[in-house]
Amino acid sequence: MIDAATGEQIAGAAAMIAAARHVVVFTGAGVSTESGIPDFRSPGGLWTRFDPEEFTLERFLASPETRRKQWRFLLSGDLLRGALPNAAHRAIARLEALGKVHWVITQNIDNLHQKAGSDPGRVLELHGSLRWIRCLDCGRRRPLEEVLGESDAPDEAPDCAFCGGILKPDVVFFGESLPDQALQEAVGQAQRCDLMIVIGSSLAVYPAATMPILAKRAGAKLVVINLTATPADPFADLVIHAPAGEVMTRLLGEVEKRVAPCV
Ligand code: CNA
Repeated sequence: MIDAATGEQIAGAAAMIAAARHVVVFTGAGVSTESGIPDFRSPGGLWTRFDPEEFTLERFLASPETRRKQWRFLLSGDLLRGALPNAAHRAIARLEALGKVHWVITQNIDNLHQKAGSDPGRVLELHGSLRWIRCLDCGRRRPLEEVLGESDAPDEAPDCAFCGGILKPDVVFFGESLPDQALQEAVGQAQRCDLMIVIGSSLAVYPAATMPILAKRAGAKLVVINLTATPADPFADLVIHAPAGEVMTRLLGEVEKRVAPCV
C-alpha cells in the first residue's frame, strides 16, 4: 500500500517527468523481482543461494563441470526464460509510448522490458542478455531457444553445433568487460538526459552504477525508486523507498493526468 507521503513523492516525480524533455530510465534486478526473478542482494536473493565467485569467466572456462553449473543456474526452473513482465515494466513501456521515456538502460539480462513493449532499439543491456548464446571459438551468436532446441540435454552446457567450441550465455560474467557499444550509448544517454529515473538497483555494481552519477554531473535531475537505500540517495532530487510495481503504476497514472488530460 502506498501511504500518503509516498503518494506525494510520486506526484512530485510525475511533475518532473511531465516537465522533462529527455528521460532515461535505469533499471536493475529490483524491477524484475515482482516477476518472480530474485535479485542478487535482497534477503533470499540469488547470492544467498549461489556463490558469486562461481560466476567468473575464468571459472566458466576452467572445467566442463563449472560450465554445467552455470548453465543450470542461468536456466534453472525457467526462472528467467519463463518470466513475464510486471506492472513496473509495463508502466515504463507505456511512458515510452507517451513520449515520456526515451531510453532504458538496464543491468538485467531477462528481456522483460522488451517483452513489456519497450522498443528493443532503445533498451541498452549493459550486462548482455540471456536470450543470446555466443560461441567463444567461432564467435557465432545465436538465440538461446535455437541452441536449446538442438540439444538433447539442455541443462548440460551444449557445444557449438558449427565448430564444437564452448558456448557461453551472452551475459557479462564477473571479470568481463561490458559490451562496448551499449556502454558508450548508455554513457551518452546518461549525459544527455535531463531526468534519470533509477528503478530497482542497489547501485553497487560498477561501471553500470556510474550512470546516475554521470547524469547528475551533467545537470540532470535524479529520481531513485528502490525498496532499500542506495548510494545515490544523498544526491538524488527525489527518493522513493517502495515497491516498483505499485510506484510505477501510480506514477504512470499521475503522468497520464498531466500529459494526456481527459477532455
Ligand atoms: P541488486 O544488487 O540485487 O539490487 C536490487 C535492488 O532492488 C535492491 O536494492 C533491492 O532493495 C531492490 N528491490 C528489490 N525488489 C524491489 C521491488 N519490488 N521494488 C523496488 N526495489 C526492489 O541488483 P542490481 O541490478 O543493482 O545489481 C546489478 C546486477 C544484478 C546485474 O549484474 C544484473 O545482471 C544482476 N541480476 C539481474 C537479474 C535480472 O536480469 N532480472 C536478476 C538478478 C540479478
